[in-house]
Formats: sequence, structure tokens, C-alpha cells
Amino acid sequence: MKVYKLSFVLALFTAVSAYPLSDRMAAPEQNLIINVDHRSTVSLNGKWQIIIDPYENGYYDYRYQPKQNGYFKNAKPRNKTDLIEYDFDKSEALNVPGDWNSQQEKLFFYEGTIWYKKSFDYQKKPDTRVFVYFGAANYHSIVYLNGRKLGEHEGGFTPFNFEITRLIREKNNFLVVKVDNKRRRDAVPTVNTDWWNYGGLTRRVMLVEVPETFIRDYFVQLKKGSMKTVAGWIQLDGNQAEQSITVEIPKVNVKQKFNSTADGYVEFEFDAELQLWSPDNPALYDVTIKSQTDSLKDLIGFRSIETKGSKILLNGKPVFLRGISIHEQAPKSNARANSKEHAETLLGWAKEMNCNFVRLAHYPHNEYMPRTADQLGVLLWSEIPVYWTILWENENTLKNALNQLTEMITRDKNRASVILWSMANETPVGDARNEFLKTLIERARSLDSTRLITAAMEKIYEGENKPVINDPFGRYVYVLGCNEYIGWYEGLPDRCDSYTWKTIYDKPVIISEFGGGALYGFHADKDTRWSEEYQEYLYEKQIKMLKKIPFLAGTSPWILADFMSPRRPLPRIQDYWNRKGLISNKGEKKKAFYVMQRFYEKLKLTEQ
Ligand code: GCB
Repeated sequence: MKVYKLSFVLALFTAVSAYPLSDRMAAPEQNLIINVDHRSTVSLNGKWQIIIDPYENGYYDYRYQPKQNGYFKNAKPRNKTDLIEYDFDKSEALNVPGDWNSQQEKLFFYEGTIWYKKSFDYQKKPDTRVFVYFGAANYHSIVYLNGRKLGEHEGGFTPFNFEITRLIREKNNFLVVKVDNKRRRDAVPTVNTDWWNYGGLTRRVMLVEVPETFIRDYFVQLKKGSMKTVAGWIQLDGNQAEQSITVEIPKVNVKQKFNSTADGYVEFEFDAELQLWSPDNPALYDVTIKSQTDSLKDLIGFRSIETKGSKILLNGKPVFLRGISIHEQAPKSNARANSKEHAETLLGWAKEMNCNFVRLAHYPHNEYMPRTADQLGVLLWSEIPVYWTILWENENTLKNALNQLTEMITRDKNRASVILWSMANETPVGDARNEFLKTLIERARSLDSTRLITAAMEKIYEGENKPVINDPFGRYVYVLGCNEYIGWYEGLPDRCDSYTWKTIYDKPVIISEFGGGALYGFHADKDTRWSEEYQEYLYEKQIKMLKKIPFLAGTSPWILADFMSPRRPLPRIQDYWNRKGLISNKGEKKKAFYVMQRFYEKLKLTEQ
């Protein structure tokens, strides 16, 4: 890694936010390069050789101490007497990007370490820095190039990169990654979730080539509360920190000049006559940032998002979020989604249902999702996997959650589609939890003051059939998410008839989950669990109830498509699929899909 002057390093920190230095030092995201799609890159996708290593023999010796000569050395016998008990080049291969579980039957339930190795040659370019970039690896990774450790990363759903300018050579590079998806009680998420623990290099891997001093990060959005003032900042990375920088939006004749400080940082603000981005008009502008040493393009939409009482205002006008929740499950497949095509299919299905909103559950999805949502005009909720039973009092757990939050916001903060950052899902009420989540909110606000902050919470009952939203954490969010399963985990669908909802907050509420399971093609009467008719009836009853909630600002039922989960073993019905999808794992639409489609169509018409 490049060594910078201390003042420069400190300045990088100030550019991001005001959290304790010790904390920042530990955070690998300080180096995160954004907008890799518009950079010069070399793909490392494709076949990688692997070694399955359940005992971590390639890492620990027989005294359980880290080895000097682990598998990351990619060693070969030098003579016929040499003892080397592994050989990447004779080992099997897996596709990257891709989870390992869906690629080999023997890895279907596997949780542990797999070593990945990719060999490659590289044409060095003058005055160019090179980074190796991972879209995501689940869950914990240690990365080595040519036998040298580059660093580690924890968290399965956010990108990370390491500089390799000095280590990379023209011939025979070998990049080795130890990926471990063992669940841990102190991790984020913890041991218990309702989705498949897909392991491996689940997203793309590439080399990113940048000039010696480059534009590493920037924020270009409308200023909070404004519909014409663009405000933001730019962060250079490299030794030539003081530069003149321009921000150009050619379509509206914007060409603004600024000078970065000795820290390579500049804040700016200017007015522009912009068409505002919205689901009906997803206007995107070519924005180019040019420094003396670098130039980088992005495609950015401009919109405002606020709340007023129980309303969400998009560009100053109330908007009802006609949503659906989505897991990162590849369409018609038992694999994790990881491509543009997957994003287009999933968001295309949502649009077909007349949605203008999607909840990306329960972790940051791959970058194709927000980029495609920007293009298609879909509003997004994006969240981190602070789910159910996190260790609230564990300092490292908090650091880890903060880091994942930071990486999510760093990557996606220029996407107009993203309107909500969500801190947590269905977490138990308590002081330690509140403190933990408040720290997350502070971090989110310090990184991005323009978006709304939410969390999916639960209701309690004031009396039979009188649910009330009163989670004390509700005080700290802008929008309240509430998950409920009336008619599925709680009574039968008719129960919805008698419910009257209350909230103690004057804030918008999104019913961020409701639903029930149905096996596509299983037909019976509406009282028969798992039938499409039961699910259809449940949705009809839910909709009737939801229409009576005066403070409702949106809905994102559970869920667009069936998704894999080890919690769902019921033979011939579930077979390890959560069947609450409105679309089956083969892409077939269930009856309830059309119930939502009609409901949203009517809402859409009344809006116009
Ligand atoms: C929930 C969780 C979600 C589950 C869902 C279910 O409340 O937030 O992750 O998958 O219920 O299907 O039970």
C-alpha cells in the first residue's frame, strides 16, 4: 500500500466524517474506490482454482498457529523429494463471480474456508496505480498477491480494494483469496438468518487502473432541501493533492472550477437548471469530474427526498411507495444474483407489478441494482445485515456494522434511486440495541445528510387487534419501517378485518414486510396453507386493512420471488425455499402477484 504523509491521511478522514480516529484507522473502506464502472479495468472474472479447506489447514499449523507457508504461497515442489500437500493448478475450479453453494452439489451446505487462486499476466503502464477490487466476498476474506498478504475484509455484501502497484509483475502473478463463510455469533449478520449463507467470491473481481493522483471518491447530489443547488465534495488520492478541479454537466452547461486543498479535498456548491429524477422521469446526467491528473464520468440523477408529518415528499410532492422486497437471489436459479441481467429481470418484475419502490433486503445488493434502478426509475431502500440478534454490547460487532454501513453508503451515495438507508431489521427493543443503532445513525448522517434513515421494526399490541408502532428507536429515524405477518404467523387472513393501527410518532410508516407462503401450482381453497389461493386471499385482506392506515406512506410486501433458506425444510413444499415469493423460483407468477399488481395500478392511477 502506498504510504502517505500523515497530514494527508488525517485529511482523508476529515473528508468522510467525524468519528473517532482509532475507529477510522481500522476501517479498510478508507481506500474504497467508487464508480469502478467508469474506470479502466481488467476483469479477473472467470475460472479460479480452489481448494476446499474445512480445517483451515492452509492457514494454521498443527499447533493452531498461522503458518508462514500457507496455501497463499502457491508453492510447487522444487525437486522430487519436496513435500507439498496441495496444488492449485491440479485442483478443481469455480466460476467467479459466483457463490460456491450453487456450483457444486458437495458445497451446497458448506460453511467454512475455500481458497481461490487466479494466475494472470499484466501489462504495466507508466504513471499508473493498480488496485485489486472485489465487489464482495462472503464472509471473511484474506487476500494475497504473489505470496504477500494485502489485507483482510469482513462483511459479505460490500466492496473492498487493495493497492498492488508495487507488487504486481508482468508475468505469472497469482492472486490467492481465503474466503470463509463460517457463521459467528459476534458477526453481522449473526448465526441465525432466514437466507442462504452463500459463500465465496460472490461478486466481480477486477484490477482498477488509475493515475498517480486520482479521484477516489466524491459526492454529487442536490443539497438537502433544495431542488436546484448541487452540493458535494471530491476526494483525491495521491501525492499531487493541490489541483484545480472542474465539475461539468454538459447538458445544462455547467462547468464549475474549484481548487482542492493540501488534503486533496474540496467541497463545492453551485446552482443548475436540472430536470429532477423521479420514477416517472428517471433523468440522468453525464457528470464529469476533471482534475489535472484524472478525469472521471458518472451518470447521476438529481432529486430531493424529505418527510413532512406522515408523508414522504419526492421533489416536494407526496409519494406513496408502491414497493416490494427483494433478496439477492438470482431469478429462476438457486444461486446468488450478481449480474446486470439479474438486476434487470428482478427490477423489471417489480415494474411489471406497478412498483415505484423496492426494499433491497437484508444487506447491500450488488452495484448493478442501484445503477439499474437509477435507469429504470425505481426508488430504493438499502440496508445492512443488522438482523434479529446482533451482539449489541460487543465493540467489534459495532465496528463491523459501522464498516459495512460506511462501505454501502460510500459506494451508492450518488445513486438517485436510493432514498432510504436502513439500519436494522426486527431487532429486539432494549437500551443496548438503541445505543448501537444510534451510533449507526450518526455514522450514516455524517456520510450522507441528504437521505432518509429508517429501520424495519415490530409493532406491539395495546389491546386485541390494536397494533401500535411505538418502538423507542422510532424517535431517531425519519421513516418507520414495520414488519407484520397478520394472517400468516399471526392468525388467519380474516384477522386483518378487525385491526386498527396506531403510531405514537408523527412520521411516515412503511409496512416493510407482510405476506405468506405459497407453492406455485398448488391450488386449493383459500383456507389451505401453502396454496396460491391462501396467499391470494391473505393479500386481499391485507390490502383492505392497509388502506385504512392513515399514516401509511408505502408498502414492500415479503417478497418478490421465492428465495433459498436453510430455515425452510418442509419436504415437497419448501425444500429449503422460503415460499413467500409472489413469483416462484422458476419465474412463474403466483395469483397474489396479480393482486398486488392491481392494487398498485389503482394507486398509480389516483396519483396521476
Ligand atoms: C421476517 C424477516 C424476513 C423473513 C420473513 C419470513 O420477519 O424479516 O427476513 O424471511 O420474516 O419469511 O418469515
